[in-house]
Amino acid sequence: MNRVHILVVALALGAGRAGADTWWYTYEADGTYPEQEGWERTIMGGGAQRWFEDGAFVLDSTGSTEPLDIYAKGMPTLPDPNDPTHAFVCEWRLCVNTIVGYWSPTLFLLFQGYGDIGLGYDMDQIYSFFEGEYIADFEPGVFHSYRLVTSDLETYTLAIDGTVVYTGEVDPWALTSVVNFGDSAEARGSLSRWDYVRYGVTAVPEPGSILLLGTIMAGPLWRRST
Ligand SMILES: [Ca+2]
Repeated sequence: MNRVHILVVALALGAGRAGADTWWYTYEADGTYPEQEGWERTIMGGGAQRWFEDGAFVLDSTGSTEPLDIYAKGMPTLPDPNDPTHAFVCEWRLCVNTIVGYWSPTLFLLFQGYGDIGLGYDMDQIYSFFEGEYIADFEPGVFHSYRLVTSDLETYTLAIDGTVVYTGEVDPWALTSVVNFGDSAEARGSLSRWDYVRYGVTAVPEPGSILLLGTIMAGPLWRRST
């Protein structure tokens, strides 16, 4: 095995390694295209029409018959699935204006060796590709902040505008670790505005500690009433 092969193997292992490392990537859509910030762009049919408007990256694939225009970026490490104090978090702020067909735009999260999550937007609902069902409603035509969290890489929560609206399961299959957003639906399109996409491995409150705190706070109230 020569040195190049060793490097490739090391990189491949590093992409899926689980550990306590924390890191955070952001794409703020402030006038530079994702591929200028290390995202890999894949297109079909010439890709979407693209521009920036009010600090958002606008993707318009409604005029193409093969409207594929997606952006992918890797993950240096994954969270340790046995450590509930750290989680993979992805936050994005998105306005869906027009949809031709269904399930576009999309956002995919792949965790090498653990599994994947795939979300596709309808005009006012979000579809989970691998769970095979609609998982959340939203008001179209306005921006919403989304936050997806998984600490065990088996289950995840999705919050919209600060409220958890869904708890789901990670589909147990993925060969790489990557975040992928854009219009990945063939023969369908959309006009969507991405204000930002941010993701990483970060410290989160332990679910048990929140429950414990709630119990401690509720305790005196309960005692007082008896
Ligand atoms: Ca922005």
